[in-house]
Amino acid sequence: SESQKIGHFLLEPADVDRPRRPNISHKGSYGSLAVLGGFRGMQGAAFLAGRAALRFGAGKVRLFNDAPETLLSLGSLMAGDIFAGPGTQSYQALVIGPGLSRGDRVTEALAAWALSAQRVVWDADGLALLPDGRGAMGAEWVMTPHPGEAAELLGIRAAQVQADRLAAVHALAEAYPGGWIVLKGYRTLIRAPHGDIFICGSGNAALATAGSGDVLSGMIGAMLANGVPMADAVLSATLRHGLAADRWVQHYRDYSMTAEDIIDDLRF
Ligand code: NPW
Ligand code: AMP
Ligand code: MG
Repeated sequence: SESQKIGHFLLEPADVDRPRRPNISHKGSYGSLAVLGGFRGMQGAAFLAGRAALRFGAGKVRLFNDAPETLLSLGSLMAGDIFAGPGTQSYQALVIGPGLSRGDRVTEALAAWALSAQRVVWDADGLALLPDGRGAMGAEWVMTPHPGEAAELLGIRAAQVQADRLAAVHALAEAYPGGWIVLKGYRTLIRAPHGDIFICGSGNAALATAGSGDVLSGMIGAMLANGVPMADAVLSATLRHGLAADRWVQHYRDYSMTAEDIIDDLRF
């Protein structure tokens, strides 16, 4: 039967390292990432995604929000106005959602982003703005809901998602076919577009802290900007994100980790 052809795989914290960069390369070689989010009061969410993306190897990152002048002290990150569209620069990948807020104004702004030609990570508030038309979610895309967001997309309660996480990822794939589904939480479940299921073997409750999901979406976005295949980007970024927490609890108490500490762990 069809289900017998679908594989179930455990992702184990083995080798998540990346090849060394060739000497003859520059920041343009590693891709530009646009992060759409960080609206007033939630600038931190986009900042975390952007910093994580740079630490995970994106060449350039620009944050697009409702008021770029509020994005202070960005350092290596660039800022832009989401309502002015992408401008002349092209982006190899988009992260849509961390601190984005919801509403018609934001949905309209997305229209200028030519989503059907992009590699897109849909996360956080972006999940509330998903296009209903098929094919408009991106040339290639991944969504990264936590159980609360998955429940909202499915019109059920988070407890029901948690009671049968495998059923939930398949239901999400049915509602939004053609992309990668990452259902976050302890032992994150990942569904490939054709139905293979991966269970993330890394990660612990140290990740239960504000902004940790924003870091994950930036990490996946970085690998997409680098041009690596979807499977590698989704699977190794998720595994590496959990590994940061597993490394943390070898030295420190679980409750003391912050999202910034995940980003710091990527410096190794
Ligand atoms: P409850 O009631 O807590 O048990 P929201 P958000 C549920 C930005 N951020 N298992 C949860 O349930 C994000 O990027 C900004 C079960 C509640 O109902 C977003 O744009 C930061 N249930 C925005 O804030 C740092 C779970 O889902 C609901 C669950 C809102 O994102 C923080 C909460 O979800 C944040 O990232 C689980 N594992 N996880 C900043 N620095 O600016 C969640 N739920 O309402 O989507 O809230 O995830 O905080
Ligand atoms: P978000 O709710 O969007 O900030 O995402 C939370 C991140 O932390 C996701 O990557 C979750 O998989 C991870 N996470 C949260 N709680 C746990 C937990 N108890 N065990 C493992 N991972 C967790
Ligand atoms: Mg989140």
